[in-house]
Amino acid sequence: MQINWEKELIPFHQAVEELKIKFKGIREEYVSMGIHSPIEFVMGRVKPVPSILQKAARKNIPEDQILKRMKDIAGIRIICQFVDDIYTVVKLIKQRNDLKVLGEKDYVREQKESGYRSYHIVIEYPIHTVSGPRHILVEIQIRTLSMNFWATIEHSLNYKYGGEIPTHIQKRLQRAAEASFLLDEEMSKIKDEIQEAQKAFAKKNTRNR
Ligand code: 0O2
Repeated sequence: MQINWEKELIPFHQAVEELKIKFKGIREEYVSMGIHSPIEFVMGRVKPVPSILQKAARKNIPEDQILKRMKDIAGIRIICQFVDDIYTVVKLIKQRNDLKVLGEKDYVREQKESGYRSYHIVIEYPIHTVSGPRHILVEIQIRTLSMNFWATIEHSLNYKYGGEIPTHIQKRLQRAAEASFLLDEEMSKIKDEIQEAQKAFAKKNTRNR
């Protein structure tokens, strides 16, 4: 049976849009209280159909099972300033009663061989369609600005080289991953200093408006 992807992906778009609003709302709450927000910014996407089909082929998922089994058709990415913020966001997600956590992977503490670091949480998110309630699988990736920079670059290189990044570039990427790790570590050490400066800067900007 031919899948009508445009129609089938509508609930996934809805889940992504709703979750984006909710996580952005958390940031706004922190900002309005004048407290450091563990969420710097939020992005979301529905995986493009060619990528869905490629991944399904790679993972041997039959086409009629893709929508139920693929965990990251709907994806949310939460970007934080500091590594500690990642764990605060994880806690905030686990406290919510509008979603159910199905699984998590801590690639922050246990980075992948490629050098990739990020915290992944797979959730089941309920949405309401005209034909009734639906539960949508969503993968939430939580990472620092530095981890995001590295992952974005590595992702483009992977795409450019069709998954076979030349060894000399892989080595550079590994060094870049170490540099990214050190950057996160150094920033964490002066976190209080940075946060005070950011608070003062935000106050100055409000006064000048
Ligand atoms: P895209 O284009 O970003 O969507 P699983 O079924 O959970 O065992 P899966 O789905 O591979 O296997 O889970 P995993 O390892 O948690 O990775 C899911 C997503 O994490 C990937 O989706 C990437 O977005 C990101 N990711 C994982 N490893 C790497 C990496 O080494 N480098 C980069 N840049 N991103 C990574 P997709 O579908 O591969 O890609």
